[in-house]
Amino acid sequence: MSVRERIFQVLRARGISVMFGNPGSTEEPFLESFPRDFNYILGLHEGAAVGMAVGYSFLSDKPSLVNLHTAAGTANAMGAIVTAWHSQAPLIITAGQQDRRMIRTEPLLWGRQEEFVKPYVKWSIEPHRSVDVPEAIERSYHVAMAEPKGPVFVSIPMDGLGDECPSVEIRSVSNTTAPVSQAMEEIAQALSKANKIAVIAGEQVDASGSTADLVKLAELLRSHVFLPPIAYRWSFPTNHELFSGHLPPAIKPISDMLAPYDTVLVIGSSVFPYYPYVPGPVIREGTRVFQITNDPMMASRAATGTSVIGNVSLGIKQLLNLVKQREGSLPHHKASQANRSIPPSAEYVRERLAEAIPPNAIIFDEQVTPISVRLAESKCYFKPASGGLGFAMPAAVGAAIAQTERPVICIEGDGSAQYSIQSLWSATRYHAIVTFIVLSNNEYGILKSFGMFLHQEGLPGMDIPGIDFEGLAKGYGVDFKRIVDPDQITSSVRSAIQSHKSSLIEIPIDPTVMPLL
Ligand SMILES: Cc1ncc(C[n+]2csc(CCOP(=O)(O)OP(=O)(O)O)c2C)c(N)n1
Repeated sequence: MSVRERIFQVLRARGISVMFGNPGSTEEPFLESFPRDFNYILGLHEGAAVGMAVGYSFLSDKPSLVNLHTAAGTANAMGAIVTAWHSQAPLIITAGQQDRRMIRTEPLLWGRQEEFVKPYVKWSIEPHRSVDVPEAIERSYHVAMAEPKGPVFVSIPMDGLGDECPSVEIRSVSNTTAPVSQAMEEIAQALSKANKIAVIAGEQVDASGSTADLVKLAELLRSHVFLPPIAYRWSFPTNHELFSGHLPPAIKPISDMLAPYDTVLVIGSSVFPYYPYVPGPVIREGTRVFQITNDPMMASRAATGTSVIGNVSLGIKQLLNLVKQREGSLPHHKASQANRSIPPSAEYVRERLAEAIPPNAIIFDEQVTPISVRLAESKCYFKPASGGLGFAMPAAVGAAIAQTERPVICIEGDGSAQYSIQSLWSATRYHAIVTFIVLSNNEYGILKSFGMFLHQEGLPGMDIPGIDFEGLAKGYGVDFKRIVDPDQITSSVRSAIQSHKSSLIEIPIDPTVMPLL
């Protein structure tokens, strides 16, 4: 077998048969005679290709394969790779490299991609011999899948891909690390002595498929459950009576919100993910904070408390065996309601969207404020983990390619929708059904809000009038509708979701800038 055939043999053995990419001449020797049992999903920009791969990995539970075009293509994808890194998304990213027989002359398209991706991939390599590429792909699978999961990078030179290549051993690597039981017993003891417990349901809970176990644990503990600030995936059903809201993204507001609790258990998230700097105590004096995380770096940078490193699903299971049912009443929700106006406020629109979106939906949301939708299933809600825009549109398309049972919704601002707008074309081309909803206020509202927060004047580049969403949607082959009547939002969005066609719905909203916190 040739090197090329061995690469695909390894991928097949790993259950990978979809490749996301945007090709160039340096990739053509790898892509030629593309195997019939593989699907190639073309993104018209590399950010869209990587974004689709991230969304696909969230819903498929295996690494996504990406093929990019040497240095320029990898550089174009860099923002999406940063987001993949922060999302713990397992990706095997490949890119072509020039023919090594002339590489000392640094020909056109030669590039240093293997070097510059490094801070945002777990491993990066350009194998010295072409016959080592299949082995590197096999190794990259194990690196990507070991927790904390993440992207890996293999640069593949053009030459030698047709050479004879020995077989690769498909090895078994047990890649899950359990938290040590002594540390978990200490947490269980602290929980049994606590008066009032807050559990923070971090993103790793949803990623490890342990949301149902976390619900059981919270019910045993009679704890209130919060999602982390600007949670990039939801790990607790927001329709559960113990769900108590989202933590705010700053130091003082978090310690204020957690002040009523004497014990805080953060499972699978940072302690804590901050955004604007608002000084204050990290936590009220006397409150004990415990963290369970799969990421040693996350444990090492925690602002306070005791951290335990290990798989959070196993950690929750250990706690379920150790803690006893506690007494206590359950909290009640106070639902606030936004006023109707024309154009409606973003808050009012989000409330109407929450009415229209079915509980089994998968939502990709690029707006900072979370939608108040009550979702029941796991793998239901995602945001850009890095804060970098251009994630939600392609990731939604990737999720719609990975599965077709659940409706996929993508919520954007008119600004954030521009960063990977080419994803609309991939949705059309591959029949990936997504309802794209754009709240348009002709401005970068959140940046104005941040400016107000810091008392800044005279910021340039904050307004974006005149974007033709109808033209964009139709140009990429997606149905379009603009909703100006606030009373039509719920029914129009509902019927778009039920139409089984991709559509882009633009909802003009009130541009009044809201306070940041
Ligand atoms: C890749 C990237 N570039 C720039 C930014 C900075 N940024 C954050 S929010 C934002 C504006 C978002 O505007 P829009 O989507 O219209 O939402 P709005 O704030 O108006 O609700 C920008 C430019 C970013 N987060 N990521």
